[in-house]
Amino acid sequence: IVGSGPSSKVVATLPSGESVEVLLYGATVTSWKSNGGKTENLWLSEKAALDGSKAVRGGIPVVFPVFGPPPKSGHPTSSLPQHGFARTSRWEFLGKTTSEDTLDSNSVKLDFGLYTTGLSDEARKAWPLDFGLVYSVTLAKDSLQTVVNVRNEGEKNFEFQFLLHTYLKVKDISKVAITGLLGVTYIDKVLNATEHSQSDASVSITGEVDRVYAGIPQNTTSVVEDGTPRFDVVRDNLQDTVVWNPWIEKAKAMGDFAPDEGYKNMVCVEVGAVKGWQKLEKGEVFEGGQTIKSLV
Ligand code: TA6
Repeated sequence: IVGSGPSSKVVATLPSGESVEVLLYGATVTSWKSNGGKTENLWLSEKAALDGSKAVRGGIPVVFPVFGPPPKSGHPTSSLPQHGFARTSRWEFLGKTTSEDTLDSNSVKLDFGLYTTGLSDEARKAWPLDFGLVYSVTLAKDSLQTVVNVRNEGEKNFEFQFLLHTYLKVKDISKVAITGLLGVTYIDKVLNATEHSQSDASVSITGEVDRVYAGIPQNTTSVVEDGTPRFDVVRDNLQDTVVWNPWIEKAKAMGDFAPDEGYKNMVCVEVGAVKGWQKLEKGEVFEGGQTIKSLV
């Protein structure tokens, strides 16, 4: 662990130089470097708050127990902030596990926990359910795996949404194509949350994009840069993926989004379970996450 207090973070490095950095605040991955540590794969705003004062603008914020603005009223999440409390809570570092398997490829797994007792009074009052989250971040030579285990520790059933709000770093958004979504139904939040079907084989970003693709049949969404595959984002037990780019006006409007031109160097590909609600009986467990492969 590096540093102390709200901005403390866990850094892990492989013998070959790859690295990952995770803030205890929100268990937010803020850096993932592949290619021996030469290639940063995540976009992080130059004005991202890293002191625990607000959700990190970049990296991989953890969204739980609700995605987006919560239901207006009458739901346990109704008085939670947008995207829930996980990304603005202080998680515990549970430990590090390294493994050298036979193919001389190494990996290191960092575990983080968030429990009811770790919530702010405000969050606990807003969502008075007993739960436990264990979030595992596993760095391997060319991939980063992030998986959450949600457990219902209480007597009452509860329902939740979960999403990993991953900001992928790209060289030039005008040369990016996102594939693996052909034929999938999506809610377009830029077009008044109307429902559409993805008719092109790839999604290009030529303006603000904010789409919730749901019930995706195959588990990999890929980011192609200038014709070369750059990332594979593989979902594990999650059926939905959000594609987001704020574009010019929205980027300017976010005080913690910098530089303003930064929208040209990022695209959010966010795997999750956000259509409807995941239900958890007493004592039941849900596990889901992603493996992001860096292909260059
Ligand atoms: O995932 C896309 C989205 O829901 C957008 O609608 C936008 O609100 C984005 O998340 C960022 O939300 P935030 O609360 O981090 O500013």
